[in-house]
Amino acid sequence: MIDIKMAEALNKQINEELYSAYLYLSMSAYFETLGLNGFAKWMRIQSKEELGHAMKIYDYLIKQNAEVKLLQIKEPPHSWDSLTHAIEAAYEHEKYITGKINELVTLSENLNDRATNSFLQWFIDEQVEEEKNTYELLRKVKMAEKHVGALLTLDKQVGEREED
Ligand code: OFO
Repeated sequence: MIDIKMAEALNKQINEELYSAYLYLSMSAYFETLGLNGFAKWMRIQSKEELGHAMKIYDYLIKQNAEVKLLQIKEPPHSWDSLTHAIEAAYEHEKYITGKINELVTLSENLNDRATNSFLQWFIDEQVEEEKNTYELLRKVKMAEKHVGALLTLDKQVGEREED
């Protein structure tokens, strides 16, 4: 059984991860309206990954015999000024999530909760990947944004992403 403070914080993180899923699904729908099917597919897969992150924490709380509380998910934006702005927002969001994971790690240390600390290591590593992936995407989008041909080639390439 884990400390109530740790369980509360993990429940909040489930909500953050579900919001991430919502945000990226909203971006996916926005990219569909731009006719960028590759980017839409990439974000749809990303949204599913976020749901997976939420479920990882959900399952951990159950394993620890702690209460799972599903909190209200806030409404994400429905559109952005451009593809670049949306990907920029995704990168900023990943940095925000990294901060949240770091706060959880600090709390687990303060509570001397080694099991949760160990559980969170997966998220620490995952956030390095998440930031790297969105940053690389942002750099490519910035290079291609002014050339329709380059953008369409990038859209095709981005759409080759497969689910893990
Ligand atoms: Fe994108 O890593 Fe979870 O939120």
